[in-house]
Amino acid sequence: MYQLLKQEGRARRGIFTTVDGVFQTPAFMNVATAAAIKGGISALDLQELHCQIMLCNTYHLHVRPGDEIVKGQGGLKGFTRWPGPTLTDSGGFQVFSLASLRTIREEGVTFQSHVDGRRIFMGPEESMRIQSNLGSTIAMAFDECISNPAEYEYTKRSIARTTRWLERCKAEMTHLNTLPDTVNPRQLLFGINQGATYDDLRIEHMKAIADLDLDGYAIGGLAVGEETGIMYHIIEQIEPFMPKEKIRYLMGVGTPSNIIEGVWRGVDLFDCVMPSRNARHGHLFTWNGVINLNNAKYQSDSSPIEEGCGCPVCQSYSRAYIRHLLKAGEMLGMRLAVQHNLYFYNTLMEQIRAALDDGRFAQFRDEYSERLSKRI
Ligand code: PRF
Ligand code: ZN
Repeated sequence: MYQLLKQEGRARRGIFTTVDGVFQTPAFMNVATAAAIKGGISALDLQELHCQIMLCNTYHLHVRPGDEIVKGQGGLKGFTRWPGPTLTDSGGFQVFSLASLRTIREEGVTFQSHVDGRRIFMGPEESMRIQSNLGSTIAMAFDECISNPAEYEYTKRSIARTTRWLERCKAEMTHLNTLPDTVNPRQLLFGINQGATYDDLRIEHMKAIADLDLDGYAIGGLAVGEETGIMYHIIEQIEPFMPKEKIRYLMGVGTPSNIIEGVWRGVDLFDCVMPSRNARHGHLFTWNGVINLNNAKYQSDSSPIEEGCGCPVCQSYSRAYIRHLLKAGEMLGMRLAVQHNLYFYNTLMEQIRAALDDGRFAQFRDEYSERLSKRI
């Protein structure tokens, strides 16, 4: 359940309470696609990195090891040993971005697995059953994520189908939650807004899904090819139609600047592979911008990634050492870099919340929005 604590303009400070624990919003979800954060980060590490909520993917875990296997281990909680809240994405996005040979019909999508080429069918009911087996705190609706730019008539037909899929998701989740052997009988369901870059279709779709009274609402279909300015414009257009008393999640976004700008426009929840992916390539976030450890100037640099950083890595290790590990392809290099970046993202959210608590988020945005994504 979402509780709105405070507002500054459209920006919101809140708390989301679940059966698996509470998280403070605005929040960032740490991405563990196949039930692990890439870079060798464990559930124990996540706690040390100030993570509040972990995200896993339906599509990946269905393909491998299979959701029945995860259910047999007590769901994602028993499997990963992450004790807090989890969210599973529905497969709607991954089927469209990863799988090949897709055919979309009213019932759902048939596609070929990116692991072994097997033909798989997934529709709203299959996605809900898989997510129920995974036992996440929050399940996402099965949607079609259209990449931008998209054709108007196609988008119009697609959002109508995504709404019908959402109704089927809700009915199936309601049913699954009553089954005697269900992993999490209180599993929540969030709806996903689509409509490409068309204001009228976005608003029409938002109104339709708001009527279904779900546990939260996501904005999907953004950061998929359109310019950043267009993404911000779309958020501004639909925000007034998003229920005030429900949590709002901007899917797959983004840079620190995108997050600050998203919060500014009324978003509560984010997820992105950027902190872990960039870390593995030597790109590290600091409060003055992004540093690239591949740069020769760090070869003999004995300072930590960031002076004053509270993360476990910056307490001990130098830029020179981490640079060497990354260059030598040592697994430890990736692990240390990812730890720092996740800590950065999670503490960025803490700072955003503190600024909202003190009524100085506008100032915070002026100071950091551009600065944090700059390469230095
Ligand atoms: N739908 C789903 N997951 C997503 C997206 C979406 O549109 C996006 C778009 N940025 C990221 N993840 N189901
Ligand atoms: Zn650090």
